Amino acid sequence: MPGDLPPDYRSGYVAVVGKPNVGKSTLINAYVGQKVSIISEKPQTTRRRVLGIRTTREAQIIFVDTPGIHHPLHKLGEYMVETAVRTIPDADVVLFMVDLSEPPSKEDHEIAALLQETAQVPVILVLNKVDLLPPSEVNDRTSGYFALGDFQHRMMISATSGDNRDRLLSMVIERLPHGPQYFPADQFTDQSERTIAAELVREQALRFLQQEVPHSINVAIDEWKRRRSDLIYIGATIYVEKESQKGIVIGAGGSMLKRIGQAARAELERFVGHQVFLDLWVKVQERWRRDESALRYFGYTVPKE
Ligand SMILES: Nc1nc2c(ncn2[C@@H]2O[C@H](COP(=O)(O)OP(=O)(O)OP(=O)(O)O)[C@@H](O)[C@H]2O)c(=O)[nH]1
Ligand SMILES: [Mg+2]
Repeated sequence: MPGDLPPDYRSGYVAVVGKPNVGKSTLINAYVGQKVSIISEKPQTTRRRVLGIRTTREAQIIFVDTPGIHHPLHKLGEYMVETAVRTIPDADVVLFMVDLSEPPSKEDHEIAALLQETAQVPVILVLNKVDLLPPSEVNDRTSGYFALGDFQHRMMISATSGDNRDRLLSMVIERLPHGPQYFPADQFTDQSERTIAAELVREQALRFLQQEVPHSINVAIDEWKRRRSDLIYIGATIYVEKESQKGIVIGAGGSMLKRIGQAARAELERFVGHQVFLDLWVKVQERWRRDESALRYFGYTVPKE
Protein backbone atom coordinates (compact mmCIF):
# COMPACT_ATOMS: atom_id res chain seq x y z
CA MET A 1 0.00 0.00 0.00
CA PRO A 2 1.46 3.36 -0.99
CA GLY A 3 0.23 4.84 2.31
CA ASP A 4 2.45 2.42 4.21
CA LEU A 5 5.65 3.50 2.51
CA PRO A 6 8.41 4.79 4.77
CA PRO A 7 9.05 8.55 4.47
CA ASP A 8 12.51 7.92 3.05
CA TYR A 9 11.15 5.73 0.22
CA ARG A 10 13.01 6.30 -3.05
CA SER A 11 11.83 6.02 -6.64
CA GLY A 12 12.76 7.09 -10.13
CA TYR A 13 13.78 6.35 -13.67
CA VAL A 14 17.15 4.78 -14.45
CA ALA A 15 18.06 5.04 -18.13
CA VAL A 16 20.43 2.31 -19.30
CA VAL A 17 22.30 3.51 -22.37
CA GLY A 18 25.30 2.38 -24.38
CA LYS A 19 26.26 1.05 -27.79
CA PRO A 20 24.57 -2.12 -29.08
CA ASN A 21 25.32 -5.52 -27.55
CA VAL A 22 26.99 -4.38 -24.30
CA GLY A 23 24.42 -6.16 -22.08
CA LYS A 24 21.83 -3.48 -21.21
CA SER A 25 18.79 -5.74 -21.58
CA THR A 26 20.54 -8.63 -19.82
CA LEU A 27 21.17 -6.48 -16.75
CA ILE A 28 17.61 -5.14 -16.62
CA ASN A 29 16.08 -8.61 -16.95
CA ALA A 30 18.31 -9.77 -14.10
CA TYR A 31 17.17 -6.92 -11.87
CA VAL A 32 13.50 -7.42 -12.70
CA GLY A 33 13.66 -11.22 -12.49
CA GLN A 34 11.60 -11.48 -15.71
CA LYS A 35 12.37 -11.27 -19.40
CA VAL A 36 11.00 -7.80 -20.13
CA SER A 37 13.43 -7.25 -23.00
CA ILE A 38 14.76 -9.81 -25.44
CA ILE A 39 18.46 -10.58 -25.64
CA SER A 40 20.70 -11.82 -28.41
CA GLU A 41 24.36 -12.11 -29.23
CA LYS A 42 23.71 -9.94 -32.31
CA PRO A 43 23.84 -6.13 -32.03
CA GLN A 44 20.73 -3.93 -32.35
CA THR A 45 18.37 -6.33 -30.62
CA THR A 46 16.34 -3.82 -28.59
CA ARG A 47 14.32 -1.49 -30.82
CA ARG A 48 12.07 0.34 -28.39
CA ARG A 49 12.11 1.90 -24.97
CA VAL A 50 11.10 -0.79 -22.48
CA LEU A 51 10.48 -0.28 -18.78
CA GLY A 52 11.67 -2.91 -16.32
CA ILE A 53 10.35 -2.18 -12.84
CA ARG A 54 11.80 -3.49 -9.60
CA THR A 55 9.91 -2.71 -6.42
CA THR A 56 11.46 -3.33 -3.01
CA ARG A 57 10.65 -2.18 0.52
CA GLU A 58 13.08 0.70 0.20
CA ALA A 59 12.67 1.79 -3.44
CA GLN A 60 10.92 1.46 -6.77
CA ILE A 61 13.54 1.44 -9.49
CA ILE A 62 12.16 1.97 -12.99
CA PHE A 63 14.84 0.84 -15.41
CA VAL A 64 14.51 2.19 -18.94
CA ASP A 65 15.97 -0.20 -21.49
CA THR A 66 17.00 1.56 -24.68
CA PRO A 67 18.18 0.57 -28.16
CA GLY A 68 21.96 0.60 -28.58
CA ILE A 69 23.22 3.98 -29.80
CA HIS A 70 24.92 3.59 -33.19
CA HIS A 71 25.31 5.22 -36.61
CA PRO A 72 21.96 4.44 -38.22
CA LEU A 73 21.73 3.11 -41.77
CA HIS A 74 17.97 3.35 -42.21
CA LYS A 75 14.87 5.00 -40.73
CA LEU A 76 14.33 2.23 -38.19
CA GLY A 77 17.89 2.83 -36.94
CA GLU A 78 17.24 6.57 -36.72
CA TYR A 79 14.11 5.86 -34.68
CA MET A 80 16.09 3.55 -32.38
CA VAL A 81 18.87 6.05 -31.72
CA GLU A 82 16.44 8.92 -31.18
CA THR A 83 14.46 6.77 -28.74
CA ALA A 84 17.60 6.04 -26.75
CA VAL A 85 18.91 9.61 -26.73
CA ARG A 86 15.54 10.98 -25.61
CA THR A 87 15.55 8.92 -22.41
CA ILE A 88 18.60 10.77 -21.07
CA PRO A 89 17.07 14.12 -20.06
CA ASP A 90 14.09 12.44 -18.33
CA ALA A 91 16.13 10.06 -16.17
CA ASP A 92 16.97 10.42 -12.48
CA VAL A 93 20.10 8.29 -12.88
CA VAL A 94 21.86 7.16 -16.07
CA LEU A 95 23.78 3.93 -16.39
CA PHE A 96 26.31 4.23 -19.21
CA MET A 97 27.17 0.64 -20.05
CA VAL A 98 30.31 -0.50 -21.87
CA ASP A 99 31.68 -3.92 -22.79
CA LEU A 100 34.98 -4.74 -21.05
CA SER A 101 35.66 -7.67 -23.37
CA GLU A 102 36.61 -5.14 -26.08
CA PRO A 103 38.59 -1.90 -26.03
CA PRO A 104 36.57 1.34 -26.19
CA SER A 105 35.31 2.16 -29.69
CA LYS A 106 34.37 5.35 -31.50
CA GLU A 107 30.73 4.81 -30.47
CA ASP A 108 31.70 4.62 -26.77
CA HIS A 109 33.57 7.93 -27.14
CA GLU A 110 30.60 9.57 -28.84
CA ILE A 111 28.11 8.36 -26.23
CA ALA A 112 30.43 9.51 -23.42
CA ALA A 113 30.62 12.97 -25.01
CA LEU A 114 26.84 13.08 -25.44
CA LEU A 115 26.31 12.21 -21.78
CA GLN A 116 28.78 14.79 -20.57
CA GLU A 117 26.89 17.37 -22.61
CA THR A 118 23.29 16.40 -21.89
CA ALA A 119 23.00 14.47 -18.61
CA GLN A 120 22.03 16.72 -15.70
CA VAL A 121 21.81 13.74 -13.33
CA PRO A 122 24.31 11.23 -11.87
CA VAL A 123 25.88 9.03 -14.56
CA ILE A 124 27.33 5.70 -13.46
CA LEU A 125 29.87 4.12 -15.81
CA VAL A 126 29.00 0.41 -15.80
CA LEU A 127 31.82 -1.76 -17.08
CA ASN A 128 30.09 -5.01 -18.00
CA LYS A 129 31.27 -8.50 -18.99
CA VAL A 130 34.17 -8.51 -16.51
CA ASP A 131 33.87 -12.31 -16.55
CA LEU A 132 35.33 -12.32 -20.09
CA LEU A 133 38.45 -10.39 -19.17
CA PRO A 134 41.61 -12.16 -17.90
CA PRO A 135 42.52 -10.59 -14.51
CA SER A 136 45.92 -9.50 -15.85
CA GLU A 137 44.19 -7.25 -18.41
CA VAL A 138 41.71 -5.56 -16.09
CA ASN A 139 43.88 -2.54 -15.28
CA ASP A 140 44.78 -1.66 -18.86
CA ARG A 141 41.28 -2.18 -20.15
CA THR A 142 39.53 -0.24 -17.40
CA SER A 143 41.91 2.71 -17.72
CA GLY A 144 40.97 2.90 -21.42
CA TYR A 145 37.33 3.23 -20.40
CA PHE A 146 38.01 5.65 -17.54
CA ALA A 147 39.62 7.94 -20.14
CA LEU A 148 36.24 8.26 -21.89
CA GLY A 149 35.32 11.09 -19.57
CA ASP A 150 35.00 12.35 -16.07
CA PHE A 151 32.63 9.71 -14.68
CA GLN A 152 32.86 9.82 -10.92
CA HIS A 153 30.73 6.77 -10.26
CA ARG A 154 31.92 3.50 -11.75
CA MET A 155 31.21 -0.16 -11.28
CA MET A 156 32.72 -3.24 -12.89
CA ILE A 157 30.07 -5.95 -13.18
CA SER A 158 29.00 -9.12 -14.88
CA ALA A 159 25.32 -8.97 -15.78
CA THR A 160 25.31 -12.72 -16.49
CA SER A 161 27.29 -14.13 -13.57
CA GLY A 162 26.05 -11.52 -11.10
CA ASP A 163 29.39 -10.04 -9.92
CA ASN A 164 28.71 -6.65 -8.29
CA ARG A 165 25.11 -6.58 -9.49
CA ASP A 166 23.83 -5.98 -5.95
CA ARG A 167 26.48 -3.36 -5.28
CA LEU A 168 25.49 -1.50 -8.44
CA LEU A 169 21.82 -1.65 -7.43
CA SER A 170 22.62 -0.11 -4.03
CA MET A 171 24.65 2.59 -5.77
CA VAL A 172 21.64 3.36 -7.99
CA ILE A 173 19.11 3.42 -5.13
CA GLU A 174 21.29 5.78 -3.09
CA ARG A 175 21.15 8.25 -5.98
CA LEU A 176 17.38 8.13 -6.53
CA PRO A 177 15.23 10.93 -5.14
CA HIS A 178 12.67 10.38 -2.38
CA GLY A 179 9.33 9.60 -3.99
CA PRO A 180 6.26 7.39 -4.19
CA GLN A 181 5.61 4.13 -6.02
CA TYR A 182 4.71 5.26 -9.52
CA PHE A 183 3.58 1.75 -10.50
CA PRO A 184 1.72 -0.96 -8.58
CA ALA A 185 4.19 -3.12 -6.65
CA ASP A 186 3.45 -6.20 -8.79
CA GLN A 187 3.85 -4.47 -12.17
CA PHE A 188 7.19 -5.27 -13.77
CA THR A 189 6.92 -3.64 -17.20
CA ASP A 190 4.91 -1.24 -19.35
CA GLN A 191 4.84 -3.66 -22.29
CA SER A 192 1.60 -5.41 -23.21
CA GLU A 193 1.37 -9.19 -23.28
CA ARG A 194 1.10 -9.08 -27.06
CA THR A 195 4.18 -6.91 -27.45
CA ILE A 196 6.22 -9.23 -25.26
CA ALA A 197 4.91 -12.23 -27.21
CA ALA A 198 5.93 -10.65 -30.54
CA GLU A 199 9.37 -9.93 -29.11
CA LEU A 200 9.77 -13.52 -27.89
CA VAL A 201 9.16 -14.73 -31.45
CA ARG A 202 11.66 -12.17 -32.80
CA GLU A 203 14.20 -13.33 -30.21
CA GLN A 204 14.15 -16.84 -31.65
CA ALA A 205 14.37 -15.49 -35.19
CA LEU A 206 17.46 -13.53 -34.11
CA ARG A 207 18.88 -16.68 -32.61
CA PHE A 208 18.51 -18.97 -35.62
CA LEU A 209 18.95 -16.60 -38.58
CA GLN A 210 22.21 -15.05 -39.73
CA GLN A 211 23.59 -11.80 -41.13
CA GLU A 212 21.02 -9.22 -42.30
CA VAL A 213 17.94 -11.49 -42.24
CA PRO A 214 17.21 -11.34 -38.48
CA HIS A 215 17.53 -7.54 -38.54
CA SER A 216 15.03 -7.35 -41.41
CA ILE A 217 12.37 -9.02 -39.32
CA ASN A 218 9.38 -7.55 -37.61
CA VAL A 219 6.83 -9.68 -35.78
CA ALA A 220 3.16 -8.83 -35.37
CA ILE A 221 0.66 -10.75 -33.26
CA ASP A 222 -2.54 -11.11 -35.31
CA GLU A 223 -4.65 -13.22 -32.99
CA TRP A 224 -4.65 -14.16 -29.32
CA LYS A 225 -7.44 -16.46 -28.22
CA ARG A 226 -8.00 -18.64 -25.22
CA ARG A 227 -9.11 -21.94 -26.74
CA ARG A 228 -9.42 -23.85 -23.47
CA SER A 229 -8.72 -22.85 -19.90
CA ASP A 230 -5.18 -24.19 -20.37
CA LEU A 231 -4.54 -23.48 -24.09
CA ILE A 232 -3.88 -20.16 -25.81
CA TYR A 233 -3.88 -19.80 -29.60
CA ILE A 234 -1.44 -17.19 -30.87
CA GLY A 235 -1.36 -16.27 -34.56
CA ALA A 236 1.71 -14.24 -35.57
CA THR A 237 3.27 -12.92 -38.77
CA ILE A 238 6.98 -12.59 -39.35
CA TYR A 239 7.58 -9.73 -41.80
CA VAL A 240 10.73 -9.65 -43.93
CA GLU A 241 11.91 -7.11 -46.47
CA LYS A 242 12.43 -9.28 -49.56
CA GLU A 243 11.09 -12.41 -51.23
CA SER A 244 14.56 -14.07 -50.90
CA GLN A 245 14.46 -13.51 -47.11
CA LYS A 246 11.05 -15.12 -46.93
CA GLY A 247 12.58 -18.28 -48.42
CA ILE A 248 15.36 -18.22 -45.82
CA VAL A 249 12.96 -17.77 -42.91
CA ILE A 250 10.78 -20.64 -44.12
CA GLY A 251 13.79 -22.86 -44.94
CA ALA A 252 13.90 -26.11 -46.89
CA GLY A 253 10.56 -27.83 -46.48
CA GLY A 254 9.61 -25.32 -43.78
CA SER A 255 12.45 -26.48 -41.52
CA MET A 256 13.63 -23.05 -40.36
CA LEU A 257 10.16 -21.76 -39.58
CA LYS A 258 9.55 -24.94 -37.62
CA ARG A 259 12.72 -24.42 -35.55
CA ILE A 260 11.87 -20.81 -34.81
CA GLY A 261 8.27 -21.75 -34.02
CA GLN A 262 9.16 -24.58 -31.65
CA ALA A 263 11.64 -22.50 -29.70
CA ALA A 264 9.29 -19.49 -29.60
CA ARG A 265 6.41 -21.65 -28.42
CA ALA A 266 8.48 -22.90 -25.48
CA GLU A 267 9.31 -19.29 -24.52
CA LEU A 268 5.67 -18.24 -24.90
CA GLU A 269 4.49 -21.10 -22.71
CA ARG A 270 6.94 -20.08 -20.00
CA PHE A 271 5.70 -16.51 -20.31
CA VAL A 272 1.92 -17.13 -20.24
CA GLY A 273 2.07 -20.18 -17.95
CA HIS A 274 -0.15 -22.22 -20.26
CA GLN A 275 0.08 -24.45 -23.27
CA VAL A 276 0.39 -22.36 -26.45
CA PHE A 277 -0.55 -23.17 -30.02
CA LEU A 278 1.62 -20.88 -32.16
CA ASP A 279 0.59 -20.33 -35.77
CA LEU A 280 3.41 -18.55 -37.64
CA TRP A 281 3.17 -16.89 -41.06
CA VAL A 282 5.82 -15.14 -43.14
CA LYS A 283 5.07 -12.09 -45.30
CA VAL A 284 7.09 -9.59 -47.30
CA GLN A 285 6.78 -5.88 -46.53
CA GLU A 286 9.22 -4.36 -49.05
CA ARG A 287 12.09 -2.43 -47.40
CA TRP A 288 9.95 -1.66 -44.36
CA ARG A 289 12.90 -0.38 -42.32
CA ARG A 290 13.25 2.53 -44.78
CA ASP A 291 9.55 3.19 -45.23
CA GLU A 292 8.01 5.83 -43.00
CA SER A 293 4.45 4.55 -43.31
CA ALA A 294 5.42 0.92 -42.67
CA LEU A 295 7.34 2.03 -39.58
CA ARG A 296 4.29 3.91 -38.37
CA TYR A 297 2.15 0.86 -39.02
CA PHE A 298 4.50 -1.29 -36.92
CA GLY A 299 4.49 1.34 -34.17
CA TYR A 300 8.04 2.66 -34.54
CA THR A 301 7.19 6.34 -34.27
CA VAL A 302 8.71 8.98 -32.09
CA PRO A 303 5.98 11.01 -30.38
CA LYS A 304 5.92 14.68 -31.35
CA GLU A 305 7.21 16.96 -28.61
N1 LIG B 1 29.97 -13.09 -20.83
C1 LIG B 1 29.03 -12.17 -20.66
N2 LIG B 1 28.11 -11.96 -21.63
C2 LIG B 1 27.16 -11.03 -21.40
C3 LIG B 1 27.10 -10.26 -20.21
N3 LIG B 1 26.07 -9.42 -20.30
C4 LIG B 1 25.48 -9.65 -21.50
N4 LIG B 1 26.14 -10.62 -22.17
C5 LIG B 1 25.84 -11.14 -23.52
O1 LIG B 1 25.98 -10.07 -24.44
C6 LIG B 1 25.05 -10.21 -25.52
C7 LIG B 1 24.24 -8.95 -25.69
O2 LIG B 1 23.38 -8.79 -24.57
P1 LIG B 1 22.11 -7.82 -24.62
O3 LIG B 1 21.59 -7.74 -23.24
O4 LIG B 1 21.19 -8.24 -25.70
O5 LIG B 1 22.82 -6.46 -25.03
P2 LIG B 1 22.15 -5.02 -25.29
O6 LIG B 1 23.12 -4.01 -24.80
O7 LIG B 1 20.78 -4.98 -24.72
O8 LIG B 1 22.11 -4.98 -26.88
P3 LIG B 1 21.16 -4.09 -27.88
O9 LIG B 1 19.75 -4.34 -27.49
O10 LIG B 1 21.49 -4.65 -29.22
O11 LIG B 1 21.59 -2.67 -27.73
C8 LIG B 1 24.21 -11.45 -25.19
O12 LIG B 1 24.75 -12.55 -25.89
C9 LIG B 1 24.39 -11.60 -23.68
O13 LIG B 1 24.25 -12.93 -23.23
C10 LIG B 1 28.11 -10.51 -19.21
O14 LIG B 1 28.17 -9.90 -18.14
N5 LIG B 1 29.04 -11.46 -19.51
MG1 LIG C 1 18.96 -4.69 -25.62
